[in-house]
Amino acid sequence: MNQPPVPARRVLLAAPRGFCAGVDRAVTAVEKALEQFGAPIYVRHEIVHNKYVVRTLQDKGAIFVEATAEVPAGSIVMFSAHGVAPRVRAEAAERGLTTIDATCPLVTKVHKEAVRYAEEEYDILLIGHEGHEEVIGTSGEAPDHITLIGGPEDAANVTVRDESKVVWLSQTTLSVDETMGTVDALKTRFPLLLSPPSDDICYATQNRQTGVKELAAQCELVIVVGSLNSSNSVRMVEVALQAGAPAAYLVDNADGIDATWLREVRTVGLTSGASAPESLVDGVLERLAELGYRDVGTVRTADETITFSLPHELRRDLRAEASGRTRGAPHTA
Ligand code: 0CM
Ligand code: SF4
Repeated sequence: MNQPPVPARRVLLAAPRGFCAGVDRAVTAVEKALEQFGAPIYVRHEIVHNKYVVRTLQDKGAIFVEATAEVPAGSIVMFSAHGVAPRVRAEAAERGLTTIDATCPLVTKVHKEAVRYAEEEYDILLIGHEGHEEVIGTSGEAPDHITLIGGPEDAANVTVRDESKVVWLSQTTLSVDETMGTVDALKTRFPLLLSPPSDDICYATQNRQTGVKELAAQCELVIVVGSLNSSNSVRMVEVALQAGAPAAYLVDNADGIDATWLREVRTVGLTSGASAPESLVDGVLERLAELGYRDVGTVRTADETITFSLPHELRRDLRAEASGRTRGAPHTA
């Protein structure tokens, strides 16, 4: 008797995936700064939350620090894509450091919203993860007006000065569905709660979550390439599981793949977080091919055309400005 044919093993690659416009801008900014001013360039916090990106830039001469106090006087320091509180800018200025700001413009947009609502005397309920660099930066814009909301459970206990003047804002890299659940809980508590003028969760986070939901529907296993401290990447794994994927894992690179995950798996979904370089996805594809998954298809759920110009400090006529300075510094904070 003829055996039924074994269905081919295949990979479905999500599109879009990987670098967003803000990450591309920030990583390029470090590279350009190294080219223009030479090593070392100090970077406050990981420029983006990806181990490989950080290591590669370290090899080129970037030095990553967690505080401006660690940067030697007279040096250049770049702020990461996640943004900084005004206090950090002030400290850099006090220390005479030269700064380049690689904060993603979509994070800056949230900072501006926070400043505006605080000026209008709103209480701001900032939905986000405690301790995340972006949340620390945004909260620092108006610490007296901002309360951090970690999830729906926080809605019950939060207090505000005037229930008719409350607005919610959010971290840019949260789960869209979870955030809407938190907003619903807050609205039950504060019926007059105002929403941000436009989505705070950025286009790249949203698109990658839509993509991973599609993979979850079509695959028995979803692999997300990204680092453990990357909020948007971790959310993608959670979204895949919530969308019904039987299994989903985050891996930094091909070495993170455990062949036992693939038992009984015909279709593997593969995608990557906004801070994960495409070369790491290529490495995972090679590993999967070795394991018998050579047929690769694409599932496209959005087109991304957005790009951001480089930080203005890198677009100025630096030669002229550099005269009289020891290293050709772009901007003193
Ligand atoms: O915010 P998150 O932890 O996802 O950061 P990331 O560096 O992984 O991704 C890009 C960004 C921002 C802001
Ligand atoms: Fe900007 Fe979104 Fe990318 Fe963060 S994930 S750097 S907010 S585009």
